[in-house]
Amino acid sequence: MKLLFFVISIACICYTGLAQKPNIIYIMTDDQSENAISAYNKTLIATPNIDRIAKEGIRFTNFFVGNSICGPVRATLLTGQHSHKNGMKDNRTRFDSSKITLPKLMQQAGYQTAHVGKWHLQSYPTGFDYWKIFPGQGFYYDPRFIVMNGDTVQQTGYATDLVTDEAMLWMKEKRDLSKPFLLFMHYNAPHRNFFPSPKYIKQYSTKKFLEPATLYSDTAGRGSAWRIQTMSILYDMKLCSDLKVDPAYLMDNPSLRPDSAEINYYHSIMQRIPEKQRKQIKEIYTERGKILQEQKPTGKKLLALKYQWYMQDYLACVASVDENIGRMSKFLDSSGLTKNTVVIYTSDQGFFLGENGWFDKRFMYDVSMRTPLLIRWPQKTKAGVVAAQMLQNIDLAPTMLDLAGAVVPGWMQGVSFKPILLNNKAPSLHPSLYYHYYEFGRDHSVLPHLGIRAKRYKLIYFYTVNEWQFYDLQNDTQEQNNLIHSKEHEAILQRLKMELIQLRKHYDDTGPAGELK
Ligand SMILES: [Ca+2]
Repeated sequence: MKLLFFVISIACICYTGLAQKPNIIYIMTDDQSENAISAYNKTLIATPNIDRIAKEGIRFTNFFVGNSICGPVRATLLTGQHSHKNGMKDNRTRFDSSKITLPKLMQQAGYQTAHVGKWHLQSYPTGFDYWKIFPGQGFYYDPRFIVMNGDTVQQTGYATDLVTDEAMLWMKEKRDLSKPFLLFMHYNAPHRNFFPSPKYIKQYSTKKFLEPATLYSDTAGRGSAWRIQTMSILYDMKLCSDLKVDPAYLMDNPSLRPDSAEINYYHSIMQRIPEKQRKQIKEIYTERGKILQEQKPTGKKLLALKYQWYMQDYLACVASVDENIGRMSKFLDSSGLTKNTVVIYTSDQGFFLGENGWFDKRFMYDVSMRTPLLIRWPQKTKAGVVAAQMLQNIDLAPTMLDLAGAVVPGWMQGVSFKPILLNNKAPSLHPSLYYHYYEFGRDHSVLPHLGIRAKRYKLIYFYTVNEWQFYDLQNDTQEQNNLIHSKEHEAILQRLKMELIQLRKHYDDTGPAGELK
């Protein structure tokens, strides 16, 4: 009898212990600037459903990545390590799936784990009890998914809706109710080529958006990295494949005529779109073709048009994300999960929405290094508060482990920010952040660089061309005025350089920039 009582007591303690552990839903979009969330900036789009997470939880205003590009950010999420430690420095690398990762440690902590949506790490997921991923980037219409046995299935519908459907289906039907869960829900929206859902395409195609102050910035005198980059909306954003203009409208205009590769690419994308949507897209974007044919715009006029069309498509993709966050929230409410579920909403990195005349990411400038982060933990986080402490994506894995009551392994380079979730005024974890971008010679030609971001100042080193940039983030939030030769700032610059050398040592990054001088 005594033994039976003992066994029951232990079982109860174990069950209670597990029951108290919160579920975690980690939602990540792809390439979403914080300016495309109205909780951060109301000028471009209203996102009431994403904003609800901020309203009922914490909005972080200084969350940054360590290498602003898709694959490496995802490897950092799994490992809590910077790229040089986890080996995934660029999108070309294959992530070593035999590594011990966050989901494996969460399983050890008693969690059931699942991943749906974009994966982008070349190797298949490990450490997940269930997964269903896009091959590569994933397509917006009737996308293919790779399922756990390695088969590929094509599903009818719009990618953002389908990822949400899959996540909800998993929670409804595949969950082990005796365990808490960790669910990764990774959208591929609003990544290039920005194909909106049929539901929003028309509504957004007539909207006009505010231009950023630096849309018409000049690259002259801004150094090699600015001169070499190919992420300019005017010169590098494709009228056909990115902005969906039928090449037929451009053939009689020598300055806009697309080359055969671009024409073929446009037709191959269109061919993959189901006939009904293709017809709708072609009809709506006919207007763009007509404007280009009739007005033959060049220079600033062309840039202004391209910017508006870019925003129409990009923000229509975000509108679908917001609608789906609403669906997910309703599901959590109606199934009684809201109360014990931590919802983390973020993007893999920031994104240029016309600042400096650019699209894409990669640069260490705040626009792409800074990333939205909203977290709701009912009855634990204070509702509607803002936290300005500097955090980095290496901190995500340690924080989730901490939430699960698990030990954070010493090889993880980040720090748990659970104390800030419990008290938004808790002290900052990092006096400064380290950054290192590697990928060059493929998309967008951004030179490799590393650097340090302190609260007020930022130092960037483009080491393959031996060029430095130094910004005062308080007086120059747009990072337009390189102070590297400013006599007035010499002392602080030297201090920051020393701190950068220390930070490289701290994170054990020994290459490839060599010794900094
Ligand atoms: Ca991305």
